[in-house]
Amino acid sequence: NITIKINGMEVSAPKGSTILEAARLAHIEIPTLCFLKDINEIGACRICVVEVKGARSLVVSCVYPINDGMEVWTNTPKVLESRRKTLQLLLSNHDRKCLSCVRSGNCELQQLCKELGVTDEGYYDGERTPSIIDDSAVHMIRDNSKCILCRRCSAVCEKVQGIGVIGANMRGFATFIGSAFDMGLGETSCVSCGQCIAVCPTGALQEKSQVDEVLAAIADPDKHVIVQTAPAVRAALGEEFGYPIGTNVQGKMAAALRRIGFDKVFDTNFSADLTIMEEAHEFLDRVQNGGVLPLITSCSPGWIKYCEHYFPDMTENLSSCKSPQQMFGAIAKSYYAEKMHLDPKDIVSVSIMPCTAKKFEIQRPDEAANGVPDVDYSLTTRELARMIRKVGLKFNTLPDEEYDAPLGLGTGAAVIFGATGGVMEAALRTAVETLTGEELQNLDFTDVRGMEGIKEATYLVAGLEVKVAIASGLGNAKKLLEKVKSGEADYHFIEIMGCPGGCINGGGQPQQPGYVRNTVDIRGLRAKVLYDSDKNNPIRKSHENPAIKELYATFLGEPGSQKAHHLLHTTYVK
Ligand code: HC1
Repeated sequence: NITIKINGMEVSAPKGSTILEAARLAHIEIPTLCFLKDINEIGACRICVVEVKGARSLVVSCVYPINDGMEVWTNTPKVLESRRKTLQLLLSNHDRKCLSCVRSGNCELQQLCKELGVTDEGYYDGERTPSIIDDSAVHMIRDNSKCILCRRCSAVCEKVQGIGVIGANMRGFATFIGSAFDMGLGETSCVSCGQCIAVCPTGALQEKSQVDEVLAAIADPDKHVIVQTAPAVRAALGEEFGYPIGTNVQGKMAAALRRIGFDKVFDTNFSADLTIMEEAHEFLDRVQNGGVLPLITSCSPGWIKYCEHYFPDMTENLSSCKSPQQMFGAIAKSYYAEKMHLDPKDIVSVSIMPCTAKKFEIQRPDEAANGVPDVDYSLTTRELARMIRKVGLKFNTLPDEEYDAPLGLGTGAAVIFGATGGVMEAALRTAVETLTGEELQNLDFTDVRGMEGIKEATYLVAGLEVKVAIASGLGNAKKLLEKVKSGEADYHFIEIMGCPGGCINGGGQPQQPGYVRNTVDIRGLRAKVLYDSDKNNPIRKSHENPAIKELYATFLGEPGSQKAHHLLHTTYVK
């Protein structure tokens, strides 16, 4: 360790720490804006400047390493004035329409201005970057006039996802974040993961919202409007209403959706179980009949688009199963419609997802099994929070309520879909019992749990060695697939999720500010909600879900049946 002085107090920090990290050990949070640990350590925004004895000018604490005997001051008038000036300069080229901005109240720029007492917004007024709205992508909108050039978006796109479709164009005052050749995002090979939105500190990036369209459908007496909520939403929605990260708000969410006016409140967990039935069947079929292996999961639409763009020769490996979101929609507009004597055309099927790529998925070809889209609107967790506020619900005081039957019943296997490794674990529970014909003694496949980007495990099942791998985040997916392609690794079954950590960290989840992202294990806390929910669920295997059993017995026949194929499976483009 190295001992330094911060604001006159001695602090001991590991060698190699930055001033920012050492200050944290002394309970001082130096403000940051561009800094994202391991992703965007560029010292560009200069909000985190501090005074260091002997240094000629203020130093950038997020990248400046400590050394023995160093003396640092984090809050001198000179430091505070510098930060204020930086904010004034940023505001001089910012649209400042806070009142109508989607991020008002959780904008990191707004928060810093408030904390540092920036009272004069127009101090350096002059030429401004014009507002150029790029709404060419299905899932999101970019507005350069709210961009502060922190480069978090381009860093996450390039370094974490390995895609790099946005970056800094031009130089100096003309600098703006955009795509190559000024193309709209929708014309690039963006996969719609929304990780850029999740890290954006301001309202420059946001999902394309369809809250008003959904509320209009609810207000239409001729429409039967149903909603499904993805596994990961319950683990994060509470953050929008002040609950600690890692709070399960499933009950209040169901109550809120009912009060918003949805005719039925259902759970994507139901169709996650259905996905397992179809996918485990597909896996065993491929193993036993010499099909293409490794089989790769297909529930994450960002991953699917990535595979189609960047690994087109591996689309044969993709499971033909639709995602749980889409399976839900297809069953809602067939089985459920029949049961309820409804015309599928009168059903409006809405999903609440932690994901922005789901907005893209609902529009894909071959995702309209009943002649109408399986899912009509897909909203993010954030949009649900806005909808709850819009209709005036006091979320925190709502009672805990249950989902509706029958499409609201899901197992423990289904709820863990939302964390990396969860789909694999759920599939193994069903595949192993199907192969051995015996009941599993231990349902916890702990090797495939955890937040590492790539995981591997081998299981001996009925004399058969089954090798599995899991990747989350597309940069990790690329590494794993290259190993498969080169022959360095041979797996039977691979789970890939587009977002690092899986859906719990999806691009549609509540945005946490940089300092929380840098210091709190957000993914781990949210994932724990799902694993606890699994542990507490009396039914923990998809094939034991009674609603799924009835669906097969009375409607679909067997997993992989012709009817199941028509409704629940899809195709890919190369
Ligand atoms: Fe996901 Fe899935 S787990 S893809 O992350 O397979 O979005 O939560 O709903 O469809 O079930 C997302 C989550 C979600 C699907 C399921």
